[in-house]
This record gives sequence, structure tokens and C-alpha cells, in this order.
Amino acid sequence: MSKKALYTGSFDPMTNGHLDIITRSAKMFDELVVGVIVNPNKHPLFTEQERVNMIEEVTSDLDNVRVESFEGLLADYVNNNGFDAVVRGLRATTDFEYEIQMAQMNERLFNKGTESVFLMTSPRFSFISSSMIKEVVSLNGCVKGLVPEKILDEIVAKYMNK
Ligand code: COD
Repeated sequence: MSKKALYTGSFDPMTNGHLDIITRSAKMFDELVVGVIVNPNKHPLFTEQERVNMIEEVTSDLDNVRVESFEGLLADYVNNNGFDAVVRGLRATTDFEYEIQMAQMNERLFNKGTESVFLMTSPRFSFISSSMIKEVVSLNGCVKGLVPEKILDEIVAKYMNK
């Protein structure tokens, strides 16, 4: 039976750490949906559409990957769309503490035994986070090699237009 997974995040903006998790999990499942979460209480730098477009551009060569965005409870989206697994990435013990809480809460909320699946970060990407990228770019630092080449200019331009 074909297996369908969801990789969720804020992706504000997408980094090479995210791309690595997407590429690796796309090999593990028949279908991978990258789910951009829209939280009305947060104020992301990039709009929902910009985040979706950037991920679509970068993953256009991965045939079994598509990008969606959604608002509200992750478990509702998972239950309504019948995912077999939710993929998350782990970098450090700080990620672990948050992720185990979220996985255990979701275990109660998921309907049909959807599994949370964790992939360890690749060492070369372990220090990368969206917030670190934004801080460096805002101070005119170079993030080449840390975000996908195709969206580097768009990320830098965001701060030039501010
Ligand atoms: N290497 C490997 N993995 C990475 C890297 C990297 N360099 N950078 C990020 N990741 C992983 C993160 O650990 C995470 O698993 C994923 O990629 C996405 O990361 P972010 O930073 O874009 O997104 P988060 O972690 O801020 O997203 C949090 C959510 C928005 C997904 C979460 O808050 C949520 O699910 N909200 C929905 C509301 C809800 O259902 N709440 C109840 C949860 S129980």
C-alpha cells in the first residue's frame, strides 16, 4: 500500500537543512507533502505564498513531493488527509525536548495511528536554523551554501527592500 507522509514547519525561510530532510524523506515514502504552517499569531518575514513558492521552486525536480499550506491544529490536518507519518528533523537536544512533547501530544490526537518519524540532521547542516539565517542576512552576512541557491537572491532581497 502506498505510504504518504507530511513534513511540517514554518519554513521562514526554507534552508538547506530543510531541503536535506525533504530529499531524504521523499526516498522513504511514496508521497511527501511539505506543509507550511500558517499561524495567525506569528509574524513571519515571508508571506505564506512566498514560503510555498520558494519550496515549490526548490523541490520541482522531486516528483513525489508537493507543497501545501494550512492553518490550525496539525492533528486535524493529518486526520483529514490520512497521512501515515509526520516527518520532523532533529538537530540538538533542545529540538528533542520540544519534539518529544509534540509527538506525544499528537499521538493522542492522531486518529489512525499516524507515526511521528524523526530524521537526524546531516552534520553539515546541524547549525542551520531559519532564525539564524534571518539574523545573518539582516546584518549583511553571507548565507551562501546554507540556503538553496535558487532562493538565495530572494532571501537577501527581502532585507534590501525593508
Ligand atoms: N536540520 C535538520 N532539521 C531541521 C533543520 C536542520 N538544519 N532546521 C529545521 N529543521 C527541522 C525542525 O526541527 C522541524 O522539525 C522542521 O525542520 C521545521 O522547522 P521550522 O523551524 O521551519 O518549523 P517549526 O519547528 O517552527 O514548526 C513548528 C510547527 C509550526 C510545525 C508547530 O508549532 C506546529 O505544528 N504548529 C501547529 C499547531 C499545532 O498543532 N500545535 C500543537 C502541536 S502538538
